[in-house]
Amino acid sequence: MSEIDEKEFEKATEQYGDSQIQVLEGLEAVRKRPGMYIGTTSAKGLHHLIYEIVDNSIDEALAGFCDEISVTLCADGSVLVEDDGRGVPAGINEKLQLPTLEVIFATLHAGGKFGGGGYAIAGGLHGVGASVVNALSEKLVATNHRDGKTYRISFSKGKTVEPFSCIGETDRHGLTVQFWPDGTIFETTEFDTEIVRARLREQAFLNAGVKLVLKDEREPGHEPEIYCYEGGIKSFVEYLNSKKACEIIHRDVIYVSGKKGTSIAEVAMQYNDTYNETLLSFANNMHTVEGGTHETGFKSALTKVFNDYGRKYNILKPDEKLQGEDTREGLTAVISVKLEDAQFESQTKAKLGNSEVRTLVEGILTEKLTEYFEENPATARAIIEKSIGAARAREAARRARELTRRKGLLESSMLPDKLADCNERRMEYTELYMVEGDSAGGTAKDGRDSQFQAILPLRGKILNVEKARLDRIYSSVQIVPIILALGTGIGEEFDISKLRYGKIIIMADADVDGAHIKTLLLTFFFRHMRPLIEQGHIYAAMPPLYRVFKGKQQFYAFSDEERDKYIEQLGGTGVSAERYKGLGEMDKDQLWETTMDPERRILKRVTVEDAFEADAMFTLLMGDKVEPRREFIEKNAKYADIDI
Ligand code: 28F
Repeated sequence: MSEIDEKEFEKATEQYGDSQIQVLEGLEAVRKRPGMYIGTTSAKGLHHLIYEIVDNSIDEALAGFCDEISVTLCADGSVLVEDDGRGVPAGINEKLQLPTLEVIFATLHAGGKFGGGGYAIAGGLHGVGASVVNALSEKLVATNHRDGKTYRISFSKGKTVEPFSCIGETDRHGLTVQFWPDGTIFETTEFDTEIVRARLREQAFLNAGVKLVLKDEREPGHEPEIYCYEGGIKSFVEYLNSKKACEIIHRDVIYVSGKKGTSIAEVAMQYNDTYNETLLSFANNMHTVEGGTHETGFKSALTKVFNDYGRKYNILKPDEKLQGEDTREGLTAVISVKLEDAQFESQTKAKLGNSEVRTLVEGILTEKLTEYFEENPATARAIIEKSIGAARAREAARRARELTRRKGLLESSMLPDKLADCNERRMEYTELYMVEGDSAGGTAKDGRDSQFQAILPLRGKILNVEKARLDRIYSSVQIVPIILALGTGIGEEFDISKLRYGKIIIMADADVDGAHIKTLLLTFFFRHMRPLIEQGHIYAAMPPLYRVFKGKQQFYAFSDEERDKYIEQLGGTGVSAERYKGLGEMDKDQLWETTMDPERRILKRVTVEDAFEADAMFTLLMGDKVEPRREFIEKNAKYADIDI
């Protein structure tokens, strides 16, 4: 314990009993290691605070007592979340001898939500969310309306500063929470309307009938936005397909649901005429980016039902068999399961592990989709024919691949002409820079350390894999060199043990075209080499935006704020700042110093979530005001986590 902590601890010992000491220690732990509780203190972590509070209101809605939840981004930087639920019981908690409201916000009550007695279903932080938000807020005020009275309690950095008391009478019911995030904890305290909007919309889709309202008081003239979908995940699928440049194969979204014990599962799906799959899965309203048992159950049921039905009605030839991926070509589907003790796996805890969920989803989908097909034979035929098309294209791609292999084009020993390889052979030590444009590629080649850095220049537009099947990918002059340079192959043939470089670094201009190229590359990796992302091999280089100099002194700035800081540092007169419009404006030494030297560069590791978002077809995050596509891409291509 540090000296200061010790003093505080003694003070606490004098003032409070044992249980309250635990209270203070608990929230102090959150402030010391915020990352353990919310993952990160970046903008992402900041937005998590809102989700945690809103999740509690949603639980109250799922319990059947709350219809409307509103989130206001206030002009003073705070967030106000209101619900019209029952409000929190106004009594004293026996064990802790504290008002219930104080227990909720000031203790890290472990285990099931509020000791298990509260709700059956809780996602995320299992009910400790409110206290985590409180610990990480400079100030938090909870106003509780219940049984005709209004109660209030206020905190600062988790400590009670205004005790719980009744402050008046009311005919309202529900809980209101306003919090001011702690600027000493978060890298930024500015909320992004777009991110909040996407979350509220998503939660509105996942919780049919719940009304979520977004108000942004920071924006003059902003009208409240209302998100409420009686159709739930069915509307979600409609929405996703409506945002794509595509035609749908059948008019109605297929929807099935079922339950076993306290677990419930729902699936909504609709096919479109693209070649890709958009499968979103959720467990307790949490997006399971890495899938899990619910997805596995879904996929096996789909494959089985399609083959059985196709065979029964002779849509499939006797020797034809659909593989899982065939049945998902052009599929947009949302799977949502809610269960009492969700087990999450993997490093990011974004993969559902409960084995009983696989059986549940597989069971209901097999039964109900078969039933649906029997009742809607035209739809069944259209979808299965689409899958047969996919199977034939897969065969054609295999033949094309074999042909190219026979011609020697995809031999693993073959490297693309454009590749400037490095000397080092041990994968863990090597890096491949994929550089936008031949000229920047040339500069990078001159500036690199050829011992461990290889350069692959990319020229021309990368194929949009959203619009292409494997056979076209194998004949793409931009993509094939990438596949060859990496050595792993793609799709079914993908073999990570053949990877030739430990770090694959996308280096593109910090402008719209660069962002576009990044997005297309991420989409490609996401679709065809996903383990590279999952295992952390893909990075984005971060070239500087400015060079600030005065005489012989110079600094590179990676943001406007940093530029201003250097200008100030160099003092008044004679300071110049030049903006880099592209990589091409740097000479080889500058490129090495700023973007390639492991000692000085900034790399951002791409996460599955980043790639998912790049791939999300510019939908999930997009507002109803359909902004120009380019602008959106530019903004979101920057969305990457974890600095190295
Ligand atoms: C803006 C954030 O957190 N809303 C909440 C409730 C309602 C109940 C509750 C919450 C009861 C015994 C703890 C009411 N009546 N909005 C919110 N609404 N918590 S949080 O109960 C908490 C437990 O110990 C509630 C009957 N049961 C539950």
